Amino acid sequence: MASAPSSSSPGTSTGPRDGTDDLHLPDSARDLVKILVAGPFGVGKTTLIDSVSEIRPLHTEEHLSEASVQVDDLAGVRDKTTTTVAIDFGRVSLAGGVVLYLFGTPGQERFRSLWADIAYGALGALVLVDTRRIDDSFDVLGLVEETGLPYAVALNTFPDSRSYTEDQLRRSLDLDPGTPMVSCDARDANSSIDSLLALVQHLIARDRPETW
Ligand SMILES: Nc1nc2c(ncn2[C@@H]2O[C@H](COP(=O)(O)OP(=O)(O)OP(=O)(O)O)[C@@H](O)[C@H]2O)c(=O)[nH]1
Ligand SMILES: [Mg+2]
Repeated sequence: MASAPSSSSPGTSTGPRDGTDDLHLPDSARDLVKILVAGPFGVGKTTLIDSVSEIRPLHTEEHLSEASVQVDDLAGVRDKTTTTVAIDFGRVSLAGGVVLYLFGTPGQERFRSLWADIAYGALGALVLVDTRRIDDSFDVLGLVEETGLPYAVALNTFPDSRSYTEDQLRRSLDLDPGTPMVSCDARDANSSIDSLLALVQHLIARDRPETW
């Protein structure tokens, strides 16, 4: 499996939030980039933004109601009690003056109408996939592709996930050979940053002229 560059090298310039929220952009900030963190219900989008954000993240969490339990499939996320109903927002500064503004999208199909507004101005998407429920990712991948956004896939690993080969996963998800696919633990800041770096490197590589 392709692995993202280590967070210990390019890494963050200010690091994820450590209780002292760093509201101000570092002086080195040069490129401000909007990134979507997308994926199906309960895949770990809010968790990933929480783990990396250097500012207090904005959340729009609501408790799962009796009504939503009928439609939101809790398989694999039985302990889940809340869901994102609009967006998550966070910010992370990377070395080299790149600052990512992270917009977490809601996971359920019924929030699709929000997609165009949330996606407006984004340069790319990190699509989280739960390998226990690969099929649940198809709608979001379709939506990202329809929008024309370049993306990277981050496989969020849960303890009871089966292991697949990279080739099996790429075929199941129908990924282009150039689309980065990395493993991550959304709860772990370094792991989440590595996934974001894989996306950023992909965006930079796409921007480069073919012959260098
Ligand atoms: N074991 C494990 N659990 C995780 C991981 N990432 C998230 N979780 C847990 O999975 C549950 C769902 O995470 P959320 O971050 O709320 O998922 P979400 O994609 O934002 O969910 P929606 O906004 O409802 O679509 C939470 O209970 C997390 O603690 C992970 O990498 N490993
Ligand atoms: Mg969420």
